[in-house]
Amino acid sequence: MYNDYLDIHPEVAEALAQNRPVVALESTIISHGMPYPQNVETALKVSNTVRESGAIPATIAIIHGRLKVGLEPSEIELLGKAGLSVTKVSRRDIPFVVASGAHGATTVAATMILAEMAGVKVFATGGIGGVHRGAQTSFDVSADLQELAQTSVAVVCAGAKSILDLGLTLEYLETHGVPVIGYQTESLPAFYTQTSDFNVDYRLDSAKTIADVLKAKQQLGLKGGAVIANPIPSEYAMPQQEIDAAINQALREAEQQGIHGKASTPFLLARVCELTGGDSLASNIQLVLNNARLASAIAIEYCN
Ligand code: PSU
Ligand code: MN
Repeated sequence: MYNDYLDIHPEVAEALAQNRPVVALESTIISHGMPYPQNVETALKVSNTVRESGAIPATIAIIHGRLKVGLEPSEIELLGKAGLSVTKVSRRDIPFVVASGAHGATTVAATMILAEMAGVKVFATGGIGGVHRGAQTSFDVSADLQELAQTSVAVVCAGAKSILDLGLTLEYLETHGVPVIGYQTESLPAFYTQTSDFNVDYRLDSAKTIADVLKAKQQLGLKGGAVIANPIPSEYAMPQQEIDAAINQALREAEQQGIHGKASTPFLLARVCELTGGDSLASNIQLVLNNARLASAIAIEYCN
């Protein structure tokens, strides 16, 4: 039924039909996660990195109301230029953007939904949404976490930004049966830094062992995703104090300005980026490329 709404890029469809590796990529990171033109440059570079690593990239978005799995460079440019004026699409938003024939940039949650519809098992991004600090009173828990609980796509990320409450995010994932795997690390990476005060559930040291776990999970009928946390390469990590100061200031400003709901994460991302100058953006770009390489290696092992 959803096939009536879904356009799988011919290159992606061919790879899937031949059991060749495909890596899904999200589009909110393009429109709402980075400034133009670095967002477009990065998205194109990430696609090329997936190719160089031996897999086929499938950037996911909604274009003119069509669910797209695999974008043309011109469509990536369109989303990147439009930036915040494109609708940020999570699970609840999909039918509205489809019915109105508009464009939409998919979050981790919505990207997982479309990836699963197309049959793509592995997805690379920067950071996932999570339980926000102060969620005890704001109830701000990203729909990404609920999606990980029910949709069977593995998400390779650099952990979660400490704009979030990392401890509560792990508790939520545990409750919903979502495994958090550390790639060559015991510590949960905190996006800009390699480690945090929290540990992952399982450390695995190769793409093959990760693919073996994903296959076992799938074959046992254990629905839902997995988080594969891949630390930022040390040469690109940020000094802890600098990044903490920027995050704390951004959180204060968000509270003062009454920012909430779906505007919260884009506001915090943009402020942290401004407050740290180019430093955090450079780190952000490098960690996404690093995740694209690991996701490709996992997708390749998964197909073997
Ligand atoms: N974290 C990042 N960069 C991002 C996002 C999160 O470091 O670009 C984006 C992703 O698309 C993620 C979304 O799915 O923000 C989460 O938004 P929210 O907290 O409103 O669920
Ligand atoms: Mn939220």
